[in-house]
Amino acid sequence: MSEVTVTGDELSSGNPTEIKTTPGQDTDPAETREWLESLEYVLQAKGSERVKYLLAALEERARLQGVDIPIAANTPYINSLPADRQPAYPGNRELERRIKSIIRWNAMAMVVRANKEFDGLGGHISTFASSATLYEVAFNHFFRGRGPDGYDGDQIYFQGHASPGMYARAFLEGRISERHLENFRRELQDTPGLSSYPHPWLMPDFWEFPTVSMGLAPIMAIYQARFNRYLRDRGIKNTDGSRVWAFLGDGETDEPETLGAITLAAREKLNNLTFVINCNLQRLDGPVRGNGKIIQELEALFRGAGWNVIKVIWGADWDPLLEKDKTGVLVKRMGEVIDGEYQKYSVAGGDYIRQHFFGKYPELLELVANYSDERLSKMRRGGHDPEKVFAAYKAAVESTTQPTVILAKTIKGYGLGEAGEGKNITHQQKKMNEDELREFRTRFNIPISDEDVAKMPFYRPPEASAEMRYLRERREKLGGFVPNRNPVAPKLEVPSLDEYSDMLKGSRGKERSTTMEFVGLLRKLIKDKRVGKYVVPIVPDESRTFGMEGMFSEIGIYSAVGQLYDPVDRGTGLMYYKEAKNGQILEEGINEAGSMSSFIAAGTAYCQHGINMIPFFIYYSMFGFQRIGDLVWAAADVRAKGFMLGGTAGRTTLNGEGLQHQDGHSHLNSIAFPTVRSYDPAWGYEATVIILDGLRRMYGEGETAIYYLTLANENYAMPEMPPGVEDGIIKGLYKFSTREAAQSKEKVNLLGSGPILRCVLSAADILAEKYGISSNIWSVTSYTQLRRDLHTCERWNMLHPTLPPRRSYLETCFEGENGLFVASSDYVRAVPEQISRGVPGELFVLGTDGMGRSETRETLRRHFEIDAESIVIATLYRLSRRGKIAPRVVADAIKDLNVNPEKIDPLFA
Ligand SMILES: Cc1ncc(C[n+]2csc(CCOP(=O)(O)OP(=O)(O)O)c2C)c(N)n1
Ligand SMILES: [Mg+2]
Repeated sequence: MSEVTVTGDELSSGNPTEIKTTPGQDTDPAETREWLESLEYVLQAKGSERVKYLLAALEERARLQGVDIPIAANTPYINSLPADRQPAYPGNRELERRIKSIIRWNAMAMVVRANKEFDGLGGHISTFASSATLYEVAFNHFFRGRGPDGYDGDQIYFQGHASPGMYARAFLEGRISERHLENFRRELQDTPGLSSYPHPWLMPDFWEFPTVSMGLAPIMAIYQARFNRYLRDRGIKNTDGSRVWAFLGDGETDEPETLGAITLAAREKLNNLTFVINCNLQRLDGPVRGNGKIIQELEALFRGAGWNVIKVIWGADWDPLLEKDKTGVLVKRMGEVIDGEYQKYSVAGGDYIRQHFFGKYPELLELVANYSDERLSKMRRGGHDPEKVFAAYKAAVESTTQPTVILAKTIKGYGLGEAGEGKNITHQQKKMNEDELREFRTRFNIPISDEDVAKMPFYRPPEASAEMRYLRERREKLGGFVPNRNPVAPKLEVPSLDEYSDMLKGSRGKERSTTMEFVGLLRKLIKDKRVGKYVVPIVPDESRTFGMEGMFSEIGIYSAVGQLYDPVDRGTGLMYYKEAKNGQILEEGINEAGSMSSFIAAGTAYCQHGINMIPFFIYYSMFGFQRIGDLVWAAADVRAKGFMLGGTAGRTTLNGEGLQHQDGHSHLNSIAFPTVRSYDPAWGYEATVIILDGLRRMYGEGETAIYYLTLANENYAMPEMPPGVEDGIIKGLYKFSTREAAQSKEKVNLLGSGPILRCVLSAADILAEKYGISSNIWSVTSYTQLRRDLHTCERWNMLHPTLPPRRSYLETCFEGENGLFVASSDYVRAVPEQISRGVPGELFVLGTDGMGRSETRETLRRHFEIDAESIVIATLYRLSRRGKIAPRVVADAIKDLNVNPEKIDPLFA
């Protein structure tokens, strides 16, 4: 134990008499009593605010005098709200208990039946069993429904593994049928069953938020709550009527994303946000903190971050004992027992609890002398006591300046008895034998006979029963059923390409990058009356990298409090770091996960708020798909829309930054995301065409997609758009030009993307001038989109073998071409290789497989063998293999073009 130096006299006399002592040791009880009596007097006479003030003043004074007071991160291991501050419960406890019991039964039956019929189908009983009270109190008294138009109310992140409980409730509410329950986890049946977890992708009129990749719900919830404020502060929608709830597991708090953004919530005073952490002390394998106390650990963290922390540890059964505990020994004992022991108490029975919990101190044994063992074993934990839970929720919604976290102590697998209550195996328990079912039925008083119990019938009380009426009446009062997602997307008028034709004219010789071209387009869109105010630029501290700093003063950076300081660069002209309450830019700091969460909030505003917000998330492409890929996956599941812009992309185009920055594979990563459409534009007009088409499809026509564009920082002259190429740009490929050799011996097709298209154009010149080889030059904006079209077409043809085959887009483009196709890319070879089968000849690919390094662009491109000379050599080599030219020509070219044939293989360099 650490030592505290009490310098009692120091404050008054300046002549300290130091007494070395340990915390908790009282060396002068009379003096202590005097101080405590003074405290009592002030509390009675002047109230708690005055007490707080005096204590703070004392602490400050002591610190100034050098007293090292330990930071009190924790409060005692008891409920934050004492029994005498508990509000009256407004509901019918008996009816609510009946409803909850029936929901418990149906949730359990759904999982056990599914696994009895199809072993290994999965599902979870014990998570909801532990959190049923936490949910039911909220369903009956707090969760606000989406209202008549479906775009208001609360936003609720349900813990993924508790989904059977939500289905069981929806069944009672009449929202889903028995057939749905029977087909739980069977989503390809005639009556499609229910998804394993909350997946808006699969149940778009039910689930709102995908939560089962643990740790994502909490960070998404924080940014959702902040985005609601952003909408309000920008005058777009008054969101004051909605609250964001996130129900989490205690094991889930080990995910870095869970806790990584909690300071933002406090800083932004998000009192519209409530976390409910179900502290059943267990995760999948065993205890969360067997040797410690997860509730205390989380309390310290959240308090430190500035949250309102409400602990709900003990049920009402403990109140009389706490009342009688005048010496504080019970509270002391509660505080010293660790979670592994508490878990043991939940399975070991009353005599064990008496011996090991109360038995530590004689006064405690005395306290429960007239309690039977059975009574001791039934003393509830706070999270299973509706009145305690209600008190906590009420305090949370009344919090005026802080987000609230409720730490509710429960028992995992509550009610499962021998089948798993409190046991380490309980998370995976999906089977129950007849005895266990009977016991469960009896414990929760479900009207199912002994003969029927093994069949596990679902139970719904008669329509006219008091339970059903109560259930419906509560939800009606609160604005309708939840969860409930409105699948109807509103439409938005978006600009047409014709109206933006000035963006297609090229740079008239000026050297520009695709990033600059994009920023120009973004500014134009923001000024556009139809869409401007809905645009949400999101940047993780990279605006200057992308040349966007001019936008700071134009449209402002969102800040809930405006700008409380005079920015250092205000005097430097028009451009300065302007923060404003109605600022439009979300400047998220160095935080790609938070930025992506903002993207998700903005990109789902169409279904959450009935407003088409248009996120443009602009970031270093290296730190996108590979770093926060799971959030992008969640964005796809949640049907988010918007634009992701991977800036300064390309393994060799971003040349000086070295291997941790140089992205040569985000287009490979992005292939895996079905809703993501990936593009690698070479010219400004390509980016314009893609973005305007994306706007039209997503917001004008309601398609669900995310557009991913890589943008580069290499400056070169941007050409004017050739006529008639718009469709090709969107589909992924078009013929940019043709280079005829004077006395053409051969013709090849050369493919290039992004800045590497210019290497391809130079290669075409060399091939024509030096080797008499003509070429078509194709700009490939998206290999991924081409491959998708190819697959769709092939699949249809395979399944309809007797009908005239459909032609892929590639087939129509390459009609009449054959022979050799050579592609060069700033990305790994696998990206262009996606279209190999769609090429009517041979596709030979050059790419940037290998780790990057700092160098000049030219040297890097030679290193990875994607530059003009390497393209020429590759073309000649493949022509020689096809017998079109002699190998000698290739060998001479290697020499003439100054390529070292013994250079190191870039793959492992
Ligand atoms: C990111 C991630 N990793 C692992 C899992 C697998 N998993 C599902 S539930 C679970 C344990 C959950 O424990 P806890 O968060 O305490 O929730 P409880 O069921 O106890 O309420 C694990 C490891 C997951 N769903 N997501
Ligand atoms: Mg847990």
